[in-house]
Amino acid sequence: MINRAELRAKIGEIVNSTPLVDIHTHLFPPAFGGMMLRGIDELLTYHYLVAETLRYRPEKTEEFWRMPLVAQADLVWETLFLERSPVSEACRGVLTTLKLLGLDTSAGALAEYRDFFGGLSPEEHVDLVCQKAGIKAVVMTNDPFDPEERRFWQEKYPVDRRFLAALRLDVLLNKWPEAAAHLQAAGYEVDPGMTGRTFPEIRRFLEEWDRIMNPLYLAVSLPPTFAFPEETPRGRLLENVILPFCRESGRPLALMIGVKKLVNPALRLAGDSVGRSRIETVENLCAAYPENKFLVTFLSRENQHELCVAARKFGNLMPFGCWWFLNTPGMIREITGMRLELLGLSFIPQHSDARVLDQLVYKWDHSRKELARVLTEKYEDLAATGWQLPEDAIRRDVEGLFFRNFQEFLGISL
Ligand code: HDL
Ligand code: ZN
Repeated sequence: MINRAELRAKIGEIVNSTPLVDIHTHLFPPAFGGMMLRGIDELLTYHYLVAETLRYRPEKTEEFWRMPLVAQADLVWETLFLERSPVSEACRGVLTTLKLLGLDTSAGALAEYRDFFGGLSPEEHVDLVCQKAGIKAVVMTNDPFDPEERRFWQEKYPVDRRFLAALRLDVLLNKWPEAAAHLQAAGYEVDPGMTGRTFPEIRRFLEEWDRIMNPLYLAVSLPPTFAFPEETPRGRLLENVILPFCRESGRPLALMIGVKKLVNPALRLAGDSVGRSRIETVENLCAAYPENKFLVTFLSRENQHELCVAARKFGNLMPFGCWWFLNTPGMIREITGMRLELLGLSFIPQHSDARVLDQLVYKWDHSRKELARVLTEKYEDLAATGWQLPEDAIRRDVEGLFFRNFQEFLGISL
């Protein structure tokens, strides 16, 4: 008879100690200067917390954006932590990070927290957080259309092997007129009507940035209405440039589907919402392009089960993460449970989407806790059949979820 307590403890220890690759973040290494966000003021002004703060103070919205960072952080702290209990996932996350970094959350002393983070060099800070969060590497979100970021790449920033690249295509695929103007200015022979040498020139642009960034995959976030095939600039670029490039370079294409951009523009980065998307679009792509590899995550809870079913049909489809509004304990348990039940261990359970270095500490502490809970339930069900679960089998499974599935899907070793 299995000893449930022993099994539970063993699974928890393995999940908490297995290092992982965080396959989607918005983090940058110290070499990227001000693009690297870290410390308590950046934690408190995370756009999730800004949205929650402005719910209580909608009249402050325009004033908020004119405030200096420290004043914004003070307002968030006062509104969400002092005037009421910080029960939301994003609030709890700030406190988990402070606690795991050894700070006293009962003091509620922002000045003390500011001193602590102020005493860390960027390099020390990366080492501390990667050690605390059990991070092998993170994948960044790299936008070749961002003038600030482009400068760092062209200055050949010193490589920190824990920060891997992903080539982000939102401007190219979702803002074609802006992209066409940018490409023309950069010397590529493209035109808004996509005539002449437009497609081969965009291919040259991709090859140039692929050489500069060496991205693990190409990525794009897409609206709930995303359809393919489609006679739109996005549909034509995907068919004529992106999918052939990905197939020939072996790079997966990450589709992050279901974002309704700026439903409330006044909230800026916090102004995006969610919509239910069409699984047929993913099925069409996987069926029509069997040589391409698709990393897919949906933003709507309502798309999760059909993504699992679609993944059962297509080996070139890798579901990943509990994205954004789904990155909460309840949703992680629900989504991971259905994935284990329908896909076994052939998926990538989570990414952090971290924007602030210190978020890795809480996002992965919280996710590991929920993953351990769901895995324990499934392993207990297995053990109840008499199936043996030696420690090295559990460790093998968890390493698959935490980095091996990703590197095998990429066809490389990280
Ligand atoms: O498009 C994306 O990569 C999203 O993750 C957005 O960046 C979003 O604002 C976010 O940070 N979600 O967690
Ligand atoms: Zn993101």
